[in-house]
Amino acid sequence: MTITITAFERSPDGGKGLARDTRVRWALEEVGQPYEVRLVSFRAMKEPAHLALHPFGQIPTYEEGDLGLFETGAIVFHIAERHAGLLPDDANARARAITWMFAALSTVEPPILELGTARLLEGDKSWSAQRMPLVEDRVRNRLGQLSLRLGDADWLDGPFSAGDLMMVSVLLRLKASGMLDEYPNLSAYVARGEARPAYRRAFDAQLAVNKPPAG
Ligand code: GTB
Repeated sequence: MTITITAFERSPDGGKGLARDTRVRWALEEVGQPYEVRLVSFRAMKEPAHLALHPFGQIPTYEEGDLGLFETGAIVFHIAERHAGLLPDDANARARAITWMFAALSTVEPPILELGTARLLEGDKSWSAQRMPLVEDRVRNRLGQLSLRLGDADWLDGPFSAGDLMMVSVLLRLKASGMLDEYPNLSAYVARGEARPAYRRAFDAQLAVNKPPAG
């Protein structure tokens, strides 16, 4: 059955891989599933046809036959459940890998998103300079904890899993801030994720959509 995902017609990051279709593309590449992409404009995302698929008018979405999904956590989990390669067979190891997916989305990603909001949307507010150190500390707190847990392991819990895919995807958002460099094992962890051939294919595919025409 054909898998179709949606992505930005033009991503605000110009193809740096930060829009969340990249994590879905990466999961599909890891399990070797071909997929098609329907590109949507910001306006089309808020129109009824897209809202029927995604109640919040966002990307990415995932369609496969009668099934329509939104939320990258649910989409990556679905892909990992249906296809070998992203979740271990052992029941306990599988549960732990799923735990890391939730940890990435529920515990690590929120302060990182908050930092993005504080810098991009609130940087010009009179109170921004006072608040920023607090927001940065919340990110550093999580990074410190994650760094301790990862230690010198390659991945969070044994072989690479959907938990790592999600955690690396979340941490990538920090790359430009330089904050990851304060935790050498985390920047090496992210680099390992980025070096995976499946990630490269996913990144290149989203870049091909977003890169400015040559000349
Ligand atoms: N919780 C949802 C999920 O994980 O699927 C969040 C989905 C989401 O935030 N989608 C964003 C979106 O559609 C795109 S990825 N936004 C449009 C809207 O809400 O109207 C977030 C994103 C966008 C752009 C960059 N960037 O350019 O750097 C990075 C991340």
